[in-house]
Amino acid sequence: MSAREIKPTTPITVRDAAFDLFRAFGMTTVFGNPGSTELTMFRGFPSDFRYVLGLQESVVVGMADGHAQASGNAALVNLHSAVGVGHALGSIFTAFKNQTPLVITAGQQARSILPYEPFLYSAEAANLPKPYVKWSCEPARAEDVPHALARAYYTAMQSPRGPTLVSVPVDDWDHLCEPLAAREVSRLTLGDPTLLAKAAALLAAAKHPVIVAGPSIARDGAWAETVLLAERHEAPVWASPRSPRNAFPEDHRLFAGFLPPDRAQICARLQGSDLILVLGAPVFMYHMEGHGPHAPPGAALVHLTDEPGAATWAPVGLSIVTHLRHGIRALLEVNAPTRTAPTLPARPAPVVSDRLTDDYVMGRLAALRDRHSIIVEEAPSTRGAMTRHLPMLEPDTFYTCASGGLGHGLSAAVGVAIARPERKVIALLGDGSAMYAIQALWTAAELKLPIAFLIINNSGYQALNEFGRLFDIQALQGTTIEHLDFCALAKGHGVAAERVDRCEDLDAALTAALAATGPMLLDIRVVSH
Ligand SMILES: Cc1ncc(C[n+]2csc(CCOP(=O)(O)OP(=O)(O)O)c2C)c(N)n1
Repeated sequence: MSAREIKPTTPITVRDAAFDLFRAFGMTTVFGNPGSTELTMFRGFPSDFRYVLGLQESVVVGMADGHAQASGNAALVNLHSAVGVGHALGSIFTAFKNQTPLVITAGQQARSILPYEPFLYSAEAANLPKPYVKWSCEPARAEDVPHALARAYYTAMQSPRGPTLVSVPVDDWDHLCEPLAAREVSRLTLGDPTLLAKAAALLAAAKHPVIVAGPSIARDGAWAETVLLAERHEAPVWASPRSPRNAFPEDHRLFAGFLPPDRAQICARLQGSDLILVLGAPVFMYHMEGHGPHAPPGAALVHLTDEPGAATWAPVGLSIVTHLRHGIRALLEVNAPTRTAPTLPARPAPVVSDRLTDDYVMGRLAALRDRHSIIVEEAPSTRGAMTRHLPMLEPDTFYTCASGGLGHGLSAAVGVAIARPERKVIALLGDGSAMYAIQALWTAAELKLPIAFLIINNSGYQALNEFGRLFDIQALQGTTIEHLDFCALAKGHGVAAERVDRCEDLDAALTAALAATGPMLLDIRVVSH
């Protein structure tokens, strides 16, 4: 066909082209908090889309993060110009560390007045969220916006996944452009077969292999393969330090426990092994300064990761960049020698207490909750009690933030509940943590989401008190939070609430919150150990 014979396509608006793409990508839920520079995006909002309103941008991105992680697809987010992106930056940082795919659109002033630095102008809109987006841009022309949005989606979904941002001037949405068809773009990296064969041979030759299971096992759907591999090799399995996802059944006979984010303690736990196989986690995630070896002397280390960066900065071992399920399947190609079952640390005894400690609360929650219910956790000093007494038993039933930035848990629980309406979601929150994202209660109430918000209330920033002792500081400033009334806060946002002060009232309150068809908050007044 000659150029003359090619029929021009009928132009459509940038908005219609964009929404056609969003629909093709399965992104029909928009998480947002609108402003004047975004209103035109939603003119004639299509009836097959829904808009989930969050009352502050940090909460909007947190909800989108939970939704994207639980649904397995990128979430669409709309933020208001520089200030909305600014409010959201902490949550964008967390989404980046969580490897959560997000396509963020941010409003910008009209192109014709940009030279005059107008009200709400975002001076360097594409730079503002860097380096915590995988890609960002403000397209040169209005008609380039659909292409930028498509690129943002493909990039967000490529492994390792993460957030992307497109800044769109307010007048672009009504502009005419060519329609743009969605494309298939590959997302995964499959590991080098030669290196995977080498890793499999090292594993088969090891006498005492041990597995460190990390979050990318969950992200890449490799739970069953990891169980098979551990059983095949009689390898104890440790959860990787500060893992934001659950990657292995925590009641399995080979589950050894949780590695702390501390160099010396990691070496101590892994001592005696001659091969450490790290699956889908960095080598290693540290929180405190440490010295000495990164792995016990004499042990080889093999590392399967979906993060090219993490492969390059790992201080020791053979690192292979690969989709985890593919990589583990390659390791399963090789048979194992006969090995005897390892001796593992004893499990903590069930808690019997007449004091409302976090250990006691975790034990009762484990006894009363459905094993398929989903825990979204942000209760820093309770994490230890949780690992001791609240095992995660099913895949994709645990989420916490990978970044260490508070403000994720409450809003992520809302996003998870929207994505998984058939499941009970339990948000396990410190009193301090809850206050970083309290507005998300309103969205949970409006959408009648079945979330049990459990505030583990110790009237302060207990984790910091514990850290203070590590730094040898006895009297800390700014770690006490008293006079907060969570029941009043919950009710003010439309959420039913109850306060629990005594052990004997806990079971009934938990049973009610777990059975509720809508959101319910329990303000559980725990005593410190
Ligand atoms: C955005 C942000 N600000 C501050 C901190 C520092 N920080 C770490 S743990 C913590 C205390 C959290 O308190 P709470 O949720 O009540 O849990 P607790 O430590 O009492 O278990 C704080 C403030 C952080 N991690 N993130």
